[in-house]
Amino acid sequence: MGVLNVTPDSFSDGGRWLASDAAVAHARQLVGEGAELVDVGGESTRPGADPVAEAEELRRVVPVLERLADAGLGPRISIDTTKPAVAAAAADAGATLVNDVTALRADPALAGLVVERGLSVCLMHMRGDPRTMQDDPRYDDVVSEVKGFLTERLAFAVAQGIPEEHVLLDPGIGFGKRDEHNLELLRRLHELSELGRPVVVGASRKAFLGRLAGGRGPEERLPGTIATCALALERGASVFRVHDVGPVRDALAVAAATVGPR
Ligand code: HH2
Repeated sequence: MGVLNVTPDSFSDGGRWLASDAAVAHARQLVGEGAELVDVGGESTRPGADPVAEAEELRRVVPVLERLADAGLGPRISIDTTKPAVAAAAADAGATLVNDVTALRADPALAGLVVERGLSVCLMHMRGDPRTMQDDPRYDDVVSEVKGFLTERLAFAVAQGIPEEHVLLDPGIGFGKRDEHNLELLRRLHELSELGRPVVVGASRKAFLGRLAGGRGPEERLPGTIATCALALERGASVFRVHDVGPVRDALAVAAATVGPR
């Protein structure tokens, strides 16, 4: 899954793909490098980010969604949103997946839209909301708590009528977690595979990778991103949300061959 942020303020690429020409060219590049999905987002969820109004989010993403549909990339679209109206616009463009960082908590109506349009949904764990999530997050056992949360949200989705086969699960690396929590989740990722659904990992370019490597900026975190993806694959993850698709794709091909058939 390649990341296409159509935002002025995303932490690593804010403002770069705001013009729809640039966004579509970047989506083509991601697909050319091997992305099966392009995750289009019009609202930054970086720590401290303010919420974006529906009209503004639609203004950012709809022209890009329309252009992606015209370019034949509709079925590759994943929409990173919490809002039914934005997800509906993406479904109109052919999107197949809704990536909701609130796991259907921000607007329960999103579940109905997912059912109605036959979409898949990624349910992600987040402690608090982006504005406050990094204010002193604490867990007794982060993996058990995240697993319990994802179990409950999967049950909610199924109760709303979303087929279980349409649900993906994501521990939400960096969302209300200290470095030690991110590392523990990555270390014990296989425990989340026990839930029986594909596990999505989004560690790409995140700040903890920079800290672990001696203080690297967002554009210098590809080696760390590759390390986390390769290890996550070995621990059962099957979807990797990344900014740098080509290099990660190559690394995952080698990692998958090394792990061997399951
Ligand atoms: N991370 C970000 C955004 N959406 N979705 C899922 N499922 N998992 C993630 O880990 C995840 C996500 C944050 O990264 P990015 O989109 O690059 O930044 P921003 O939120 O600042 O736009």
